[in-house]
Amino acid sequence: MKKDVEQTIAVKRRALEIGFDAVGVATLEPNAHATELDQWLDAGYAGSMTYLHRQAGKRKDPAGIMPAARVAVVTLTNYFHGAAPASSGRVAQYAWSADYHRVLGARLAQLATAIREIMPGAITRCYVDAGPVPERELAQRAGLGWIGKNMMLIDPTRGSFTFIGVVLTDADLAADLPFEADRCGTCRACLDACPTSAFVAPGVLDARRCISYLTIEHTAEFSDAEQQLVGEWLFGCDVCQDVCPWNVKFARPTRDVELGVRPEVAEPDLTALLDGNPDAFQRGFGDTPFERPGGVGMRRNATAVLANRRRAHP
Ligand code: B12
Ligand code: SF4
Ligand code: SF4
Repeated sequence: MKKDVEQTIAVKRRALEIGFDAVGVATLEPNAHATELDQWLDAGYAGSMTYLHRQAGKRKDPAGIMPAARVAVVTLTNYFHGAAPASSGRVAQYAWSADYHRVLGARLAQLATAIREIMPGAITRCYVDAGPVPERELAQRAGLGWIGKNMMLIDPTRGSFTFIGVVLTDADLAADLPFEADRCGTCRACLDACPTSAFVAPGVLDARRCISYLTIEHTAEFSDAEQQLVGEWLFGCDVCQDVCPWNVKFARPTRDVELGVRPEVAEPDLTALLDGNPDAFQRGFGDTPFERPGGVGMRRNATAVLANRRRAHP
C-alpha cells in the first residue's frame, strides 16, 4: 500500500460524517514519555489498577499492540453538557449519558469499515478506553491537542471534555504533525483546585487520592479517610476540568443525540442506590458507566456521599 494524502483526507472526512468532532493520524514510534510512565507505576500511583503494570510494555511501544499497524487514526468526541446540577451526589459529566464505550465503539467500527473501503486490503482494530493503548499520547501525536498539567488532552478549540477513540491500521495513511506547544503556561488552576491534592506535581497524578479512581476503579470498601476524600462526588470527578480556562472559554454543550443526558444518571436518587437490589440496579443503570463499579460499588459511593453530607450539615 502507498501513502496517499487523498485517501487520508477521505478517511478524515468520513470520520467527521460519522459524528466524531475531530480526527488526526498518529505515527506509532516508541513513546517518548516511557520513563514518566515507569516512574509513575514504580511510585505506586496506579493503586490497584494492576492492568496498567501489565500493559506498560505496549503503552511504551504502541507498535507492539498490533504488529502490522503503521498508524493510529485518533478521534475526539465532545461530551460537555454545560453547567452541572447543584445537587449533592455529583456525577462526572462523561457518565451522564449512555455508556460511551458502546456509542463510540459502534462509531469506530463504522470508521474502520470506511478505512477498509477507502484502502482495500487494510486491516483495522478499534479501541476506546480499553486495551494497552496510550490514548492521550496518541492524540497529542495526531496533532489534536496538548497534555495539560491535569493530564488531560486539551483541544485548543474545544477544551478537554472529550472522549478519545482510536483505530489502529496497517493502511499507509499520512500522519499529522504532533501538537508540540504546551498552552498551560504559568496557569496552575487545576493543581490548586483538586479537592484531594491528588497532583504530586504538574502532570503527575497519584490516582490513589483521585476521586475518579476511588469511586470508579477502587473495588474495596472505603477507609474513613477515603470516604472523606470523595466529598460530594458519587461517581468520577470534574473539578480539574471545570476550572481549566480552556474549558471555561471553549467548551460548548454537545448536540450529539446519542450522548443525550439521562437525568436518572446525572442526578441519581442516592436512597435508591442504597437499596442494593441487583435487579433494580441492572434495570436502571445496566447500560450506563455506573455498571463498572456495579451495584455494590455504587452503594458504597452513595453511603460515603450521605455520610459526608451529614458531616457537613450535622
Ligand atoms: C487509568 C485511567 C484513569 C485513572 C488514572 C488517570 C491518570 N491520570 O493516569 C483514573 C481512574 C484516575 C482516571 C480518571 C479520569 N479519566 Co481516565 N483513563 C485511564 C486510562 C484507561 C489509562 C491512562 C493511563 O495509562 N494512565 C497512566 C498515565 C501515566 O498515562 P497517561 O495518562 O496516558 O499519560 C501519558 C502522557 O501524559 C505522557 N506524558 C507524560 N509526560 C508528558 C509530557 C508531554 C509534554 C507529553 C506530550 C506527554 C507526556 O506519558 C504518559 C504515559 O504514556 C485512559 C484510557 C487509555 N487507554 O489511555 C483513560 C482516559 C485517560 N481517561 C479519561 C477520562 C475522561 C477520565 C476522567 C476525566 C473521568 C472523570 N471525570 O472522572 C478522569 C480524569 C482524571 C485526570 N485528571 O487524569 C479519558 C481522557 C480524555 C482526554 N480528553 O484526555 C481517557 C483517554 C479515556 C477515553 N478513551 O476517553 N482515568
Ligand atoms: S478528577 Fe478530581 S480528584 Fe481527580 S485529580 Fe481531578 S480534581 Fe483531583
Ligand atoms: S487548569 Fe491551567 S494548568 Fe491546568 S490544564 Fe488547564 S491550563 Fe493547564
